[in-house]
Amino acid sequence: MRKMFSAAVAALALTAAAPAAAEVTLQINANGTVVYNGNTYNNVPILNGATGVVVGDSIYDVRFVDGTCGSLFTNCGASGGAAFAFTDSTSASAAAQALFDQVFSLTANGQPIYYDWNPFLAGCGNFALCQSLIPYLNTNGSVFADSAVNYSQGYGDSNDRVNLGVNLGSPSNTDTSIYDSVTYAVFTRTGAVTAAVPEPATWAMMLLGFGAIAFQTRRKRHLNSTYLAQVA
Ligand SMILES: [Ca+2]
Ligand SMILES: [Ca+2]
Repeated sequence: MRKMFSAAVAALALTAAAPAAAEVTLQINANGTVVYNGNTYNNVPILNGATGVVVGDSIYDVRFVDGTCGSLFTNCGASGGAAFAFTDSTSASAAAQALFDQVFSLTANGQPIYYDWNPFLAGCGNFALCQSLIPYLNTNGSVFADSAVNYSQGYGDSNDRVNLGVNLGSPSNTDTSIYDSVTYAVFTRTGAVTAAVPEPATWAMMLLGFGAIAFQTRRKRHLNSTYLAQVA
């Protein structure tokens, strides 16, 4: 009986450990316009943001927005702006990596890893490079940012990287709208990653499995006692 119980606990633990798959959805303006090097490009699929991005044990929406730190984030002075979603470089750099792994890697415009090849992000007008800043406060109260530095080559390109610890100053009014290749990535937490709850059919299968284990355990015990009786 104890064996059966521990098998049941192990099966439940395995089930509970599997997180529910989060679905990342890209938010694209298919009719975007980019002015770059004096030329105007129409119908560029600009990536405005994404929903369902997982960083650590939380799920976030992310928006790519140009502007001053002070106009976008309460931590930089805005009233009604967003608070920094991340409190240190460890989590901010994980968020930058999540952009590569979960957002830029997706198929868009009919092509795989589309935004890894084409850094057409809102707030970036440079077709060759886009750096998405993810700000946080460092221990002495200065605004720092980690960033996803995405070049116009595909996944695994050696130029693509997470850049750590750019000092945006204190107080910060760093304005990304004056830089072609820099934008802010504004993360908003929307929920926690939840453990998957087994479907009724899965429960039925598990119960059948436990029943089979119990039957076999009992049968083995019976055979053992018969064998022992014969030997004695
Ligand atoms: Ca790239
Ligand atoms: Ca910009």
